[in-house]
Amino acid sequence: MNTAAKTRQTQRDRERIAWWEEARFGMFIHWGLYAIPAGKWKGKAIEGIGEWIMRRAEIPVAEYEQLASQFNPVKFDADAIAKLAQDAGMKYLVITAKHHDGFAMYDSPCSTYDIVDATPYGKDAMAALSKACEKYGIRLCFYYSQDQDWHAPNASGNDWDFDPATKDFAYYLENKVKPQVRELLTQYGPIGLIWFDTPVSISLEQSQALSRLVHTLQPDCLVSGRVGNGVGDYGSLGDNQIPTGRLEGYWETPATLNDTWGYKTDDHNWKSVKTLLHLLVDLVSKGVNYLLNIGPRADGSVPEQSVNRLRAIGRWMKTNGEAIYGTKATPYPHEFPWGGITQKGNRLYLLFTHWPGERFALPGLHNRVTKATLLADERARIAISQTRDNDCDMLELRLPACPDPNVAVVALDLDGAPEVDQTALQQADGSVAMIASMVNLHTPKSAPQIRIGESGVIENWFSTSNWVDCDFKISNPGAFEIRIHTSALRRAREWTGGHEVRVDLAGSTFRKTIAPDAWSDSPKARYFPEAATIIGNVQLDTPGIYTIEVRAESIDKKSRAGLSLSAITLTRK
Ligand code: JFZ
Repeated sequence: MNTAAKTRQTQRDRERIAWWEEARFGMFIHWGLYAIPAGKWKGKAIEGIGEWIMRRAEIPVAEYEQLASQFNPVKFDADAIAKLAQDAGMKYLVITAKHHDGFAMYDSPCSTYDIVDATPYGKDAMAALSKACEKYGIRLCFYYSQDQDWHAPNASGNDWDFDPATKDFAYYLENKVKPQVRELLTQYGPIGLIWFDTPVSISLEQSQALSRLVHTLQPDCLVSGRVGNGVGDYGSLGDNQIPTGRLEGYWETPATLNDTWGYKTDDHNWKSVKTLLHLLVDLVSKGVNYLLNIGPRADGSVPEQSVNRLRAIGRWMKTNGEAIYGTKATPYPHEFPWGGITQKGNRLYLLFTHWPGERFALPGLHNRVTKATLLADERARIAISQTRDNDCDMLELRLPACPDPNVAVVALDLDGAPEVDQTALQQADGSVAMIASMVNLHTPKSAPQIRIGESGVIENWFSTSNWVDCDFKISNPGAFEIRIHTSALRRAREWTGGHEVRVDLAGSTFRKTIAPDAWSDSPKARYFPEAATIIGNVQLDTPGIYTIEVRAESIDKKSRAGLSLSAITLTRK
């Protein structure tokens, strides 16, 4: 479990991370020699993310390093990039100072394999970026690959030029990593964070030593969770990973605008502005920072598709940014089909990715709502009514026409700090959603522990002696369809089914094989597929609390993820 998410914090930890939690939204930049081949090598398209071309094509160091003599990014404009981050509403910028290919995009005194010594460009791009970020009030941060380095014989990752059996990782750490981390933290002014990555060989002691080095050189500089071994000032989710439900602690998701980090000429799979804003809402409403990537071309220019999308997000942020910056995750334990909720002081923000129309109902809010405001039009009138019956608080709003087809925000002023019912409640559309973090996990002593993983999904469910149950509250009885949702996990991108489950509810027993009766089409599931299995129909005739139980009668042995349950839902028949 990645304890870097810092669910337990010292006062110093809290001070250090305050700016980052306030920021919520940052720019990632993957830029290096790999932008020259841009996904092709010797005329052949190379699969996968652009910055991995050296490894995917097993390009010998002697060949790859020749790219440096071609690298002359005359169109690199640090000022324009920092301004773009500001225009997008991004508060910090993390750029690849050295990626897995080992090439330093800054003037590294300990190495000549860098942008100043090895290229016709001969200038320190990071120095220019440092000045530009200061000018626009953007915190400059560095990505640094501390473990994989395909140019270094003693680092991880290059087993086509170097024999893994002869590697001395400690030597690499002492003679390249630590000197370069020191350079990055002494040559470019205050640095917001060091974004370490892919800890494959590094030991706990080595991760701790790196974190200490950063905090010694710049006490306010954060260390990302990918420094490894549960060390770090915040947790880093998988690439493009969206958790199920809110997360405790401090988390960030790195994400792409298309499907690659480093520029590729042939990757045209750009996400729409609507999708990008929905991802922003989904992440921030769960307490997760959104680190959104651009991949400049070899000449230093930024693809227009990236620029246009970031500027559109920035226009939305100008109107709605108060619902993002400095907010905390939703006070509700579950997710909503219409969008997400953030909170700040005595305010709740309802961020509608799907506008409900004239009438909107929200169950479980114990506070009195003193005012409701449409951020896109503060003059718009929103009528409020609040009732309580069947032991369930219900807020109803009469909404005006939708002001923004991408995401529209309603701010609710409350009579105090938000207080909401933590039970799985029936929503206005009659549905009940019990996400994994809401269910009770049962693991007999003899069985391997099932747990809620970093992405909010049940992990390690390989034994039939594990089971789960969850209470939920029905205020409108009727007939319901039960579904079990299962999701791919970070290590096993592919979704697997085939498990036999037994579900008990209200005296009825259902048995079903986990199969993808319906795939989730939400942006959340684009990289981590999630499927719903229809279990059966049940009649619940009286309002009140019910308990649903889910058992595994067999687990498919071929599955690497096990029964990776992400949610149990009831929808109106
Ligand atoms: C890493 C890099 O390999 C990649 O090139 C890019 O820089 C990305 C942001 O980070 O890729 C990862 C690392 C970790 C996971 C997934 C992709 N993970 O833990 O799921």
